[in-house]
Amino acid sequence: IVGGVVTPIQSHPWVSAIYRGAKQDRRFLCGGSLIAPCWVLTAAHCFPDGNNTDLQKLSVFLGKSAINETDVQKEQNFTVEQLVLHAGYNHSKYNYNNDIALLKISSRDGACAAKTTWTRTVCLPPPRTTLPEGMECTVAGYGFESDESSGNSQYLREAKVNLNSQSLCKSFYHDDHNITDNMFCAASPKWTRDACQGDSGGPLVCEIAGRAFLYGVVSWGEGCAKRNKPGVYTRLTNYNSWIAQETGLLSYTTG
Ligand code: 4AZ
Repeated sequence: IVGGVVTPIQSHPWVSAIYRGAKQDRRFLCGGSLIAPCWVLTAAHCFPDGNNTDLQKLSVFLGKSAINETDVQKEQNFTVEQLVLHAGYNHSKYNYNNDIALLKISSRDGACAAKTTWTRTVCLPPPRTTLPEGMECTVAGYGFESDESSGNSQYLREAKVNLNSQSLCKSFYHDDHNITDNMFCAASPKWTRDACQGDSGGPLVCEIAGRAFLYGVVSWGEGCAKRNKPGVYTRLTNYNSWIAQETGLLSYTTG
């Protein structure tokens, strides 16, 4: 997160830290969001090996304010039972259409996430709803603090960003012709705040009537907090039925 502030995990209790590697050389891979006790939503591009990803090398932590510190009182850790990549995900330079994936998590004793002060699920937004242009939402993650960073932030950070209209988003990336309707852009008015490398997969939440809804997944962007290059997010409201289908969780019905 560029231009943000450190925030405790209890302010974003759905934030998930996904790691790859055995205990000795465990490396932070991506952020994610807990959408149900057994399911973490993240970005497909976090798994370049696609369906050949070795699930045994993945681990998911909840309740972590710092990625390289262990707080046994607060954190819960899980293995990954299942990785569901969106079948329509295709990856080319600056084009991450359908950049969405689900992880089914399981603790050593076979349980899913328990609700605590530090861990809670986030609400999914009603399908196909759009929020007004300019609305202020919040992105959170453990990623780079600037384009020139050499590593992730030790602590979870958040930044406020404003939603761009789809036409503005497309005009900012006009030369690449790569903004699909499964994406939206968000940026800060003076281009000082943004998601960055390492924030991928993490949440953009918008508050409506005092409740946080997961509207976006950090996906891509040209650089970080760069003028006329907003952050690009996966548009969650296009995926309610995909999520319902892949997880077996109840989806919204109309009304
Ligand atoms: C990345 O490399 C990345 N400024 C994520 C988000 C943004 C840029 C890069 C948005 O994962």
